[in-house]
Amino acid sequence: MALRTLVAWAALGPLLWGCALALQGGMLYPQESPSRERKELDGLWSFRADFSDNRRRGFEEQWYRRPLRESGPTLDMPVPSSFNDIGQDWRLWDFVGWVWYEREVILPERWTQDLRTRVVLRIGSAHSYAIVWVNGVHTLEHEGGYLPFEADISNLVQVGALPSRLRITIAINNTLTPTTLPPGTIQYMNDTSKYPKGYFVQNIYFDFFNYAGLQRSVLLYTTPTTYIDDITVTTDVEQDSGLVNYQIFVKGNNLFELEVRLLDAENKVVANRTVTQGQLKVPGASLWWPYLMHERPAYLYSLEVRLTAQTSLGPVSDFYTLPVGIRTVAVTESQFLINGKPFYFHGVNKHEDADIRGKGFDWPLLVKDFNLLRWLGANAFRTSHYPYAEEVLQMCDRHGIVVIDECPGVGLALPQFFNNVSLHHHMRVMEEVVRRDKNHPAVVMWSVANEPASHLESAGHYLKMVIAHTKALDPSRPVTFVSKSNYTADKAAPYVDVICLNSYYSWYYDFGHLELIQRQLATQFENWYKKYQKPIIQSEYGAEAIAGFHQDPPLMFTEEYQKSLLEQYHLGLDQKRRKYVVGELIWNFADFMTEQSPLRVLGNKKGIFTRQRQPKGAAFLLRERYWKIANETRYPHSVAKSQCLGNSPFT
Ligand code: GCB
Repeated sequence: MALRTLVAWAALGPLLWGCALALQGGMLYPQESPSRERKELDGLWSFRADFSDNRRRGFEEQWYRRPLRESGPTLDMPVPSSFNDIGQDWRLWDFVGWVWYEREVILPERWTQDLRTRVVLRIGSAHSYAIVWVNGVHTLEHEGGYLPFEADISNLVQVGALPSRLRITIAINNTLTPTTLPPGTIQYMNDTSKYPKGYFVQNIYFDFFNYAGLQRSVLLYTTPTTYIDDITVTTDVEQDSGLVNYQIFVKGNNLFELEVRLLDAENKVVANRTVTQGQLKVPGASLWWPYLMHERPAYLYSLEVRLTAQTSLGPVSDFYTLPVGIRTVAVTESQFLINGKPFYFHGVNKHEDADIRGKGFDWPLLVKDFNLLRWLGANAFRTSHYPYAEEVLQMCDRHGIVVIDECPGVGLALPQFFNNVSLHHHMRVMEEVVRRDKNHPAVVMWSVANEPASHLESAGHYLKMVIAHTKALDPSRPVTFVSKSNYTADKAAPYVDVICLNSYYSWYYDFGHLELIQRQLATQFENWYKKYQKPIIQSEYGAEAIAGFHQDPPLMFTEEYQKSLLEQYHLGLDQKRRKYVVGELIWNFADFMTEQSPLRVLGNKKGIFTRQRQPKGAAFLLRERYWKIANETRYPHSVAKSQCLGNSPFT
């Protein structure tokens, strides 16, 4: 068993800090603490889509200069939500161009009067290009959806006379071009016998609806003027001791004192230091285990950081608490190891998609999905095909659900998408993903792309660069991308740590011929393994089933066909499962919306749950399988308890 990858990553370690700094600043999740306050701006915003021909009327008329309602009719728009499904105007559903959001806020007096306070505006995500004005002043721009961005707006709010009322205007453009991520193309339809003048369509090369808008929370938060800007934690295990390596970045002042304490789940201090960079050693540490793998899952410590500094206006202090899971991740030729033990991914692919909220963050949906994951016995998911909200990863940390964290590198289907501008943007997006998610123990691998055209030479070079950059940013985790290429043609597979394969036997090929699946799956696994000797994850497989459609013998689109296809895949997976196949992720957890097309019936129906989260027959099949695998692979085996097959797996 050759433990090859970690050794190579360690050599890249020093680059970590250089790259992290290239981003200029951290992106710690905003939390309340004795020194920090937060004010969520969720709720109703004013909204206006710019339907003008060139979509630029908002800029020409400077809608940010005065209240949006004075520019023309506005709609009420809930934040967070996607704007697409909210209105009754069909033009909004697949609108392409600039939309405008606006909201007024009243600030607490202390925020505007106490000059030792820093006020930050943070946007959880805006898909896809955003420009932000505060009281009409251009404040911030950001490219790319699904990731947070923020600006220090203290100098706009602390201007002497009380401007306690703030007007925040955000213009968002959802257009996808060859250099955005995901990429897309705009096609002008010039035949005036068929289309009006100037008519265009947005072409996309991925299979989900391009929901847009303010889909995650917008908030204001404070820190002191000397503040903890970022924390990076990596962990290791040495005999029975847990090692927590940390680095703390402080901004605003070079003279400060630090107190760093690691607390266990009972709030007992188990280690402490007073320097910005160091190691905390925890003898007899409780490790973070994926749930179902160990009798003591997902143990979290808290890293409490307390900073004190003198400023010209007097003393300030800052507090930040980071949850820390002590665990190791490693990859061998045939295994994926967590805490030195073989881990088998039995999980799902998801989308952040449901009903009229589109991709808008929603607590009831989040909790329901986690309850369903546990009902199913799923121990992992991939964030197909973009980074999910931070609250999702926090739940994974707490519940011990393992995550393959994927960036929005989806739809890289055309040769022109592998250009230098895109490459730099893609690397920058990986910097933002790693900066945001690096401290989550649940995240065990980065995925830089889904189904790129990796048979192209240009794609091989491009992906090699993105993968190397990601490894330099985070030497502690394996990196992959998800391939649908043939093993002989794929130009980027040599650079990944784990081979992730999507295949749709008896669905997109040889449809109806379920009897071919086992043979084709065996060929797929054997060819890839022979060529690369790397562990393999079946990162997608599945079939569409329209809930309530039944037919026996099974026909495509019925619940029976979906179940039978899964059964055949499972037989094939079981042949290799104990050898070098280290995971299976069903496509998909739930039905989800797509663009309209003759191939889709109100979206993609490969969910084992409906979009309303009700089970299809396949969900019960998968549930039985996942709990069976969990009961077989639990560590230590002596504490294995048979679960699931009764009605209540958690009692
Ligand atoms: C895939 C894609 C996924 C699609 C799925 C399908 O290979 O990665 O985004 O939704 O197939 O159902 O076609």
